[in-house]
Formats: sequence, C-alpha cells, structure tokens
Amino acid sequence: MRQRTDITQQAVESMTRELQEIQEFTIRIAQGAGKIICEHREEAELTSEFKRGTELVTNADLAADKYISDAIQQQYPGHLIVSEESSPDIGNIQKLKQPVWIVDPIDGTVNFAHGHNQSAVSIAFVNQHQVSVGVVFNPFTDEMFTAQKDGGAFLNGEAIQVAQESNLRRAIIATGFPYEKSNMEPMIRRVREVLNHCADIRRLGSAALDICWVAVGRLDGYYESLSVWDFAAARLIALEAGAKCGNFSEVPEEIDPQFYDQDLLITNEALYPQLLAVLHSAEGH
Ligand code: LIP
Repeated sequence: MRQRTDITQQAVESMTRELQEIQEFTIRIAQGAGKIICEHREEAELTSEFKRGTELVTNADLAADKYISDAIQQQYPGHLIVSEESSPDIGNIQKLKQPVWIVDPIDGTVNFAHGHNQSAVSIAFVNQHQVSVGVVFNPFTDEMFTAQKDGGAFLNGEAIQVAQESNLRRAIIATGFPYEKSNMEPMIRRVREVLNHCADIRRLGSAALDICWVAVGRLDGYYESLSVWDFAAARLIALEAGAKCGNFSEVPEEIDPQFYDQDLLITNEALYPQLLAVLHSAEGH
C-alpha cells in the first residue's frame, strides 16, 4: 500500500510541476502579447475592420493572436488552440482528447481601439476537459491575474479573494452587452431589476477583467452572455478566489458548465441566490 501511495504522490508532484511550467509559459506569452498590443497602440498604425458587420477586430488583435498561437504550437506542437481571431470553431471542446488552449488576444477590443486601458490578454489551458491554468493580463495596468486548478488565485503573485459583501443593496454589479443589438429588451429588463436591487452597475467593456475584478473584490458580481474565449481563463481565476460561478438560465445537460457561454453569473456565495432571484425576476420567473 505504501508503494501505491508513493506512486500516486509522485504522479501528483509531476502533474503539479507540469502545470507550474505551463503557467510560467502562459505568463511569458501573455506578457509578450501585451507588449505587441501596447506597441501597436503607441507606435504602429492601428487598423480595424468589422467581423460579421458589428464585431471590431484590429491589426493588434491579429498580431497578438499570431504571436500567442505560434508560441503555443512551437512549445506544445500536439496541443489544439481555440482562438477568437484564428480558430474560433474547432468543435466541442469537451469532446477533444488533446490538451486545448483557449485564447482571446485582446478581450475588450473596443476599449483598446478607443484608447481605454480596460483590455486584457486572456489565455486558458485545458487538460483532460478541465480548465487547469488561467491567465488574464492587462498590459496597460501591468496586472497579471493567474490561477491553477486547486492552486488559488493571484494578482501579480499576491493571493486574491472575492469581496465578502452579503447585502445586495450595497453590491456593485458589472455586466456587458453583445455587439449584435437585436434582442435588447430582456437585457434592459435585467439592468432595471439590478439597478432596483443593487447599489450600482458597471459596464467596463472586458468580460475577462470584469470577472477578475470580482475575483479580487473590486466588483461584487457580474453577469453576461459571452464567447468561451472571453471567460474561460477568468472563470477559473474567480473560482480559485472563492467565487460561485454559475448561470442564471439552465445549462443544457450535455454541456460542461466550464464552457457554457450563456447567462453567466459570477459572485460570492452570499450574493449568488439574491442576484439569481433578481435576474430571474427580470425574466418573469
Ligand atoms: C467583449 C467582452 C465584453 C462584451 C463585449 C465583447 P471582445 O469581448 O469582453 O464583456 O460585453 O460585447 O464581447 O470582443 O472585446 O473580445
């Protein structure tokens, strides 16, 4: 029995070392992408176009995406990449057997293009269908949010934790809105209900940073529907910082909640049921 325990212990130590190496690699490429992003805004000429007529993408997004993808393919040639700009559709992440990287080279692209500093590089590493490493880096504030599964959450190496507010009337709640504005009524109803029950709302323009700000206690809660690359890394960081991460609509049985991109709700344990009830009241529940 002792031998089995030693083998298990060795396996755990090896996996921990491997995750630590992956996190250190991820931090390095997030910093490299951040440098590219800042240089494009400060020195190069920023050019932009609109995907599907409404979604802004700049040459900085594409340059940072290429840098990140090339670095991953060089370091981990057998791994797969889901990236907003170069490979958004590689099928159902939870059915893939290989390790997967989920990348948003610039989350908060509209902010970036308008000279705002609320933008971040978001990179998640998924191993055996589990988001195991999450890194969200804001190069304009030099803030590196990181987490490993079961390893805690950190901002620039300092441990972070969600705010402990339990009174919804004192809570600051963030949200966001899709580029495509055809179905605004339900969103307006939710904003009205949240404003009626909470202290205030923030619309900061980067989901990854909204979720990390919940993790570090700058926001008390967040809700929005997104794409997986917007939240995959930040959701792990929030979980490791003690947040409750769920959805205010039912998650389809066949979908792993780690990758379900509709109606996310992220807050602390005390506020979760209260905020869920407010969002449901906007649906007429
Ligand atoms: C953005 C999100 C934001 C959301 C925007 C957009 P992008 O991601 O971070 O929260 O409200 O509609 O999806 O497009 O800047 O990577």
